[in-house]
Amino acid sequence: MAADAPFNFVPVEASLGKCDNLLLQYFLNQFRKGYIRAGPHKVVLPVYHLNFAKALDDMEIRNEDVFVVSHPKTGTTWTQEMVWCIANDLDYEGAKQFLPERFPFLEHSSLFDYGDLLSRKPEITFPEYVTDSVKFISELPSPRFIKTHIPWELLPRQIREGTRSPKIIYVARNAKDTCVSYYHHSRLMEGYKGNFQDFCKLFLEDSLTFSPFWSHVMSFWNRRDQPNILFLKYEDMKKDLPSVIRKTADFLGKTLNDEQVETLADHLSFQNMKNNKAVNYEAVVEINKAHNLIDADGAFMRSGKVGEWKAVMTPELSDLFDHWTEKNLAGTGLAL
Ligand code: PPS
Repeated sequence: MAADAPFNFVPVEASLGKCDNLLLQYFLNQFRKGYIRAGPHKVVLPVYHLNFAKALDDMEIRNEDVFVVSHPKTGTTWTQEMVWCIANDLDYEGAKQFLPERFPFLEHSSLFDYGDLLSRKPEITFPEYVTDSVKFISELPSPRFIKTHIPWELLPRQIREGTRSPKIIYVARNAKDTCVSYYHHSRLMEGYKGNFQDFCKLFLEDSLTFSPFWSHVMSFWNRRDQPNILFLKYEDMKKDLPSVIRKTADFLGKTLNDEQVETLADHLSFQNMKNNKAVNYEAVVEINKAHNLIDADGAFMRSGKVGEWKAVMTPELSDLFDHWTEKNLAGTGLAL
């Protein structure tokens, strides 16, 4: 365990939360060799995070950087594409480049954990934004566009301490749809082997990667008035995407006319994003399937709806989520 990292990293086994046994039972595989908890809220992270935690904490941040920050499955990719297109003056030609190359994922260096996979499958090659994402991002020219699922308390030190003020766009989504989407994603992309009921327990008991959910959301909601932070909601994007586009353009210091807003909203529609290879992660799913890395079917761009939880949650489970949500949102002014 890295001694010099500042976050009190502890192995999940040593900090057993109520459901950590389920995490270790159903969610250890070639992508996930173990878990740690970090920071004041005991954020769950894959153990490979330790390999780059110090580099990430020490990272040189630039005021021109633009971050999209989110809990997994809350509309990150959608927001990234919106932000990138606005910031790059609607360069739809440039947007044909694979999203992770132009908007890399900060803590994606999961191949540190792949060891035997790399020797078993030498035919798979991985770009640096996957093998060493922190280094890849450190060497990018400005303005950099950076995706992360890390909550405020674990962001690079210069952001936490306020010595740099990059633009941060945070996107949140209601807990039930987030959980359903996270379940499908975990089966399709991360090798989760349990059922939906157990996944919900893991979600509600703050035992999934990047949990706890509520302290994640609150760490940005409570900072929403900082001039460098914009707080968005998935549900607002579904309801009125043009308004969210305008608000985001304002935040990024860009002006768009009505026609440009309309064209961008069309580019960002679920159907267009589902068909867009630059953002739909179809290639990653194909690699997983071709190499039998994952035993699940589906698509990253799955259904893109609000309220899909109704089809899969029992009334009892839905009540549990509602009470949990009410308890955590009481007095915060946030409706989600
Ligand atoms: S990740 O892996 O954490 O980055 O995933 P993330 O991008 O946050 O979330 C994926 C969900 O967002 C949905 N999505 C969209 N919904 C509506 N419109 C558009 N354009 C859109 N693009 C992505 C995607 O379908 C996932 O949600 P679910 O509910 O699983 O369909």
